[in-house]
Amino acid sequence: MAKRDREAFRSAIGRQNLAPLWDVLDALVTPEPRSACRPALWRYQEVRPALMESGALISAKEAVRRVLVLENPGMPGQSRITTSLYAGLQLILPGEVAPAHRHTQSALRFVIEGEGAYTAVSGEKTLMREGDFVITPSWAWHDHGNESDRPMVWMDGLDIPLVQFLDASFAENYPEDRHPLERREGDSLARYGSGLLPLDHQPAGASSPVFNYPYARTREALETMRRGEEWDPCHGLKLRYVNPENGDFAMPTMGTFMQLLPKGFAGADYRSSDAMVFNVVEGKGRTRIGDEVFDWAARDVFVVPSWHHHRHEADEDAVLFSFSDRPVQQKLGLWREDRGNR
Ligand code: GTQ
Repeated sequence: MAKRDREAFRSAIGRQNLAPLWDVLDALVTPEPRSACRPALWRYQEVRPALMESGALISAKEAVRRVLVLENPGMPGQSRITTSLYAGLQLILPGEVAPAHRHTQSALRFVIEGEGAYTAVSGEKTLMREGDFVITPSWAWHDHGNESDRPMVWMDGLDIPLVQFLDASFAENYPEDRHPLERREGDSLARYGSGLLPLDHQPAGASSPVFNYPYARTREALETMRRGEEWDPCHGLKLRYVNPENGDFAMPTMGTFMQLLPKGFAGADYRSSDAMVFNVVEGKGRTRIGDEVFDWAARDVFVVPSWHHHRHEADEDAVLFSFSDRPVQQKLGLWREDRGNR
């Protein structure tokens, strides 16, 4: 009786665009994150052939960005690697140009293979090498080109799903393939990324004014610091990329990190509310996520969903780059971590 009344009530109010909360409350307000995102690993050796095949199928110019999207297996067709973030592998062949455009989505590039292709951001070119972390801030003009004689591959990380959720996507193409160059190569790194700032510098945007964080410097910092033997039980030696203007994350929507796991490292259990995308820069090892084991090697990408227990193990010295939506969660007071054991 009551059930029939409730069903009739539900369909009656549905005509007024109303719905009873009591049907959905448990699914909306969950005691813990309940994510469609699943743990996953992409082995570079296994995906590289498809990436190279895409190079023969379409040019960078025609594709605008020739990218194979890393689709989380729990969210097929949605162009997301985690619930809030997008990632893809971008290929640019010798002589190609990916034409200039800009969009409100922020992008990061993490270089996987090759040397000597460039990204130009707001009129400054930066040549890229393996392990470099490069930023394209929201609404900055950018084009990519490869003047080397080898293919170049990098991982793109963008806040596409987040911007989509907020209905805040704007984009436009530049009338020419390349945006004109306005500054010399290396200018931003010298000006803002050397422990110095110009005397009268005023912070202008939400992203770091440094837009290439070269791997050589990052690696050297890790190598020098490791001598202190101060290992975090969960993370080994983990550093955060920062905006030198204010010590905040380098980008407003995506936090980026680099960590060293020494040979033989067997990490303690960890989880946090930000799903993490990892890119293996050096070494071999594995990450146990819940009951699954993901064996990884250099250039592989893997993802740990929100609030999933995981621990890292390294068979040789390993270096891992990672990114997540942590800056957003922290600014909103939502971020949590748990270093406890299961
Ligand atoms: O390089 O601008 O992987 O706009 C996806 C969207 C790369 C880029 C992607 C983009 C870009």
